Amino acid sequence: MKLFSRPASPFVRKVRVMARDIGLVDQIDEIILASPEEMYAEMPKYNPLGKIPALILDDGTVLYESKVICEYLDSLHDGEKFFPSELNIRWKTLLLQGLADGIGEAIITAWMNKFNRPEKFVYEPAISFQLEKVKRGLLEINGQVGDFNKLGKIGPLSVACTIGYLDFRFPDLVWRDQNQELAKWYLTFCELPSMRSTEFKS
Ligand SMILES: N[C@@H](CCC(=O)N[C@@H](CS)C(=O)NCC(=O)O)C(=O)O
Repeated sequence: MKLFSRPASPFVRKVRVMARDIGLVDQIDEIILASPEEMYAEMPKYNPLGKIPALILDDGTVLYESKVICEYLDSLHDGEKFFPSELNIRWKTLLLQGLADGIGEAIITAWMNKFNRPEKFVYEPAISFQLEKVKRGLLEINGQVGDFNKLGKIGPLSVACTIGYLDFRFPDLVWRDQNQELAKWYLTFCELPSMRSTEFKS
């Protein structure tokens, strides 16, 4: 299998962490796109949305959207599932994944609006609008930390990847004071070898 990636992407990181945790990392060749320009040129050939991650299976099938790729990988191993089949738990962990990924997308949009355009086009209210989503989302997740160990692993993993990305893109955003349970959990989760080996620092 081939995985199109860039090192800072929280969505790619979900896939990379999971591949390590389920022992499949040796079956995946990572194609690391060197720049945003390369990503914009290359990815529409595989994903109409032009986004990473995309996973190319050995028979040429293309999978994109991190949630789809992760669920596919989950079907390839016999260990504890990241996507449990028991419905009560499944909806909760899928919802948590959706919220965490949504926060990740809001961070990307805020960052693009703030740092990736000429200054005269920077419109602060649009950035605040996105960062409010991030803050509300983190508060909601902070209230769920006590249940994380009863969930399938994909939800908490998505949360950790999103927080790693938030700290990378907006290091000055103070979120830990208001979300102490989440901050404590995140610190411990980051000690996992798969998290450590996929950490990105510019
Ligand atoms: N919902 C998608 C989000 C993927 C995404 O936003 N990837 C970003 C990089 S972190 C990207 O490829 N951006 C390029 C673009 O939007 O053109 C997923 O879960 O895979």
